[in-house]
Amino acid sequence: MTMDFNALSEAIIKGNMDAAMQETQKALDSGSIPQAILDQGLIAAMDIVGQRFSQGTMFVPQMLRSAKTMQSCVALLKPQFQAGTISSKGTVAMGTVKADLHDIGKNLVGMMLEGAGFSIIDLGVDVSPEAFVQVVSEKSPQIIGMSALLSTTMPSMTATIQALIKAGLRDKVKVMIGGAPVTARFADDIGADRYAPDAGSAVAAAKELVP
Ligand code: B1M
Repeated sequence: MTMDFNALSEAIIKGNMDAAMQETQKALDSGSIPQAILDQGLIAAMDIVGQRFSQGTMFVPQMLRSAKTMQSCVALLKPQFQAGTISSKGTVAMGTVKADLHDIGKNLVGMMLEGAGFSIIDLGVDVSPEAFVQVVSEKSPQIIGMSALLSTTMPSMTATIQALIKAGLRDKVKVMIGGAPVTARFADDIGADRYAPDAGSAVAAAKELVP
C-alpha cells in the first residue's frame, strides 16, 4: 500500500520522539513496507535536517535530537529486517572511522547485513586504524566496513588500509567503505574492495565479496 510519511518526517525533523515513534508504529500497522518507512520517512527527514543545518536554520543540539528520534524509530523497524537464516554468511567488522561520531548510517548498514545473514562485530564510532587492524588480527572477519560522514575523516579510511598493508593483513580481509561524502572513485583511489552508496547496496556488495 502507498502512504505518505510527511507526519513521520516532520516529527523526526522536530525531534519529537513520541510522535515519531507513534507514526512509525502506525505505518507498520497499516501495512507500509519497512524499507519505504526507512527511506521515505526516516532517511528523507535526516536529509532535510542536513540541509537546514547547512542553511544555518538548525544547529547541532537539534540535529542530535533528530538523530536520537530517528534511532528510536529504527529500533521499532529492526525486527522487520531480521534474518530468517541461522547460519552466518560471514562476519563483517563495522566501524565509523577515527574522529567521526556519525553512527546512524553505520548502524543501518549493520542492521541490514545482519538481516541478510551476516554476523556483525560493531566497533562503534571514532575507530582508529589500529583498532581495525586489531580486529582483523584477532577475530578474522571476512570484511571490514568503514563509514565516514565527514570529508575531514575520509583520510582515516586511507590510513586504515595502509595500516592493514603494514601489518601484513590486507590480503586476509575485504574492505568495504561508505558514507555520504565517499565515492566509488575514492574507494578505487585508496584500494578499497568496494564502495556502497546505501545499506541495500552494502548487502549486495557484501554478498559479492563473500560468495
Ligand atoms: Co553531522 N554533519 N556533524 N551530526 N550530520 C553531516 C554529515 C553534514 C553533511 C551536515 C551538513 O553540513 N549538511 C556535515 C558534514 C559536511 C562534510 O564534511 N561533508 C556534518 C557536520 C559538519 C557535523 C559537525 C562537524 C557539526 C559541528 O559540530 N559543527 C559534527 C561532527 C561531529 C563528529 O563526527 N566529530 C556533526 C555532528 C552531528 C551529530 C552528532 C549532531 C549528529 C550525528 C548523530 C549520530 O550519528 N548518532 C549529526 C547528524 C545527524 C548529521 C546529518 C544531519 C544526518 C546524518 C545521518 O544520520 N543521515 C548529516 C547530514 C546528512 O547526511 N544529510 C550531517 C542518515 C543516515 C541513514 O545516512 O549516514 O549517509 P548516512 O548513511 C547511509 C549511506 O551514507 C550509507 O548507507 C547509509 C544508509 O543508507 N553508508 C554506508 C553509511 N555508512 C556506510 C558504510 C558502508 C556502506 C554504506 O560500508 C561499510
